[in-house]
Amino acid sequence: MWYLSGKRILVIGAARSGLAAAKYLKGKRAAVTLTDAKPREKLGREVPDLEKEGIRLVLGAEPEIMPGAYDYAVISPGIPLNIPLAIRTKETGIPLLGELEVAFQGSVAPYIGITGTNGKTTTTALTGQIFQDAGRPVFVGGNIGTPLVAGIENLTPKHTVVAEVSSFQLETIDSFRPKVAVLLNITPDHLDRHGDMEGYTKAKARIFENQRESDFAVLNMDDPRVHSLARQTSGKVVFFSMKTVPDRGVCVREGQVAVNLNGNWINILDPKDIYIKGRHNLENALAATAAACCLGIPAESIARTLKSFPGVAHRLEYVTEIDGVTYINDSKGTNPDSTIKALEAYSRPIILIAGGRNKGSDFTQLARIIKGKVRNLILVGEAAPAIRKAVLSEGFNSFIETTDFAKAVGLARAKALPGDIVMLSPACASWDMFNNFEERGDLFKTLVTVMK
Ligand code: UMA
Repeated sequence: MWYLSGKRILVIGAARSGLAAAKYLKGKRAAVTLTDAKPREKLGREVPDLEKEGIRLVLGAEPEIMPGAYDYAVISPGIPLNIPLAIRTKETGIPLLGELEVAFQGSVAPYIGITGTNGKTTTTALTGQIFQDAGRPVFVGGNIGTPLVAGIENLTPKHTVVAEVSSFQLETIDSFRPKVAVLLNITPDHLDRHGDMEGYTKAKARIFENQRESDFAVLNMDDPRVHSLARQTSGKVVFFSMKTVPDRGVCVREGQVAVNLNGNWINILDPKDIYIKGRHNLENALAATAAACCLGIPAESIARTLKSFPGVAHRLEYVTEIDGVTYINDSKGTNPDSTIKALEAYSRPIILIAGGRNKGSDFTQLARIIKGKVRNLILVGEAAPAIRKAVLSEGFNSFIETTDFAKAVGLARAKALPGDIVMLSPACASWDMFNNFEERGDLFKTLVTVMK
């Protein structure tokens, strides 16, 4: 019997991660209490149904935490560990786990864990597709949107779990040990939660914490912060680089994406043949190639997928063209660096819709790029004043502010000329106006489509 079976478990947070964890643990015959700060009527419709399945609900109020009341607590990744409930849980001696840790402990398959500030969703989806196209059984989940516990029940040791892993999830790991850990890049994000870059980097580096010699760490050689973490893994380091040719690893060499894990270089394909465009996507492709090679996927098969993989929703997603104006949904651009990469991916004039909840970011560098690439800037949300201040300091004043998201899309359309791009890439979280970035991106796509 698994150690969580039959235990009394408090699941904190009743959205995607918490709901899936509660159901999974109930299925393991645990006595589950699910709690959320929101009242019943503000939560998803499936939450009340859980009562019928024997899950106790404490909604819109905090459960009493008495010594011995619970054996374990499982906290959702978006909930900071310094909320009073989490602090009381720890002080009472109840071990606090994350859903990633629970999933890992309940899985029989090896994990590829993919983290980094930007590109992790694309790299995760691409890696999953490479495995699928190669005929290898795979489950893709994690921060990408499908909770891991929702998909681990039917895995066999032949499967590979490709998990997008966030710094939030890494804060609550204990034994999580990916066979392949991928770290793409580290630039400022989530500083409101992690305090500073040191705290954020520390959380990211936990992906290597339990690795052993037989594991692999795929690291971006071009990112100094990532490069310097190579010594924190006991696994075999596989570098990828767009700028240099590492002794071992994946890079662009003599005009080809090439891999060398055992002393011999093997060409994969010409980078121009990769379907997803932009320098950042080449970086994602190199990382996915490295991860796939570590687990023995043949070069020809990787090349086939790289030539056809179309990218992911909400990440530089083509929506439509109206009157010669192309509409791009980059709602997943939730920090300045991500939006910079999105702007740099195009050479045409851009009407940018930006703003939302600031996560402690500095917008100075973004403002410089906006000045060079953006014809008009439409600002929305809580961060509008901070972005306005940054662009004004750069001498850029072609911006309009609105508090209404639909109006922002209408204004962008009115400003766009044939040949322009209208891009939603907010550089901020969505949480001031939406539940998540998917909801924001979906509304953008709907508003654009009805304009057609
Ligand atoms: N809540 C409380 N108390 C609090 C705060 C929140 O009860 O003090 C409740 C809220 O009322 C809400 C629930 O907690 O009902 C929200 O939990 P959550 O924020 O963890 O959201 P989930 O829907 O469970 O989604 C989480 C991840 N969210 C975050 O990390 C913020 C999703 O990543 C992930 O896809 C999902 O689990 C499945 O694994 C999203 C994300 O924005 C994409 N991630 C960040 C990012 O990519 O930058 C890290």
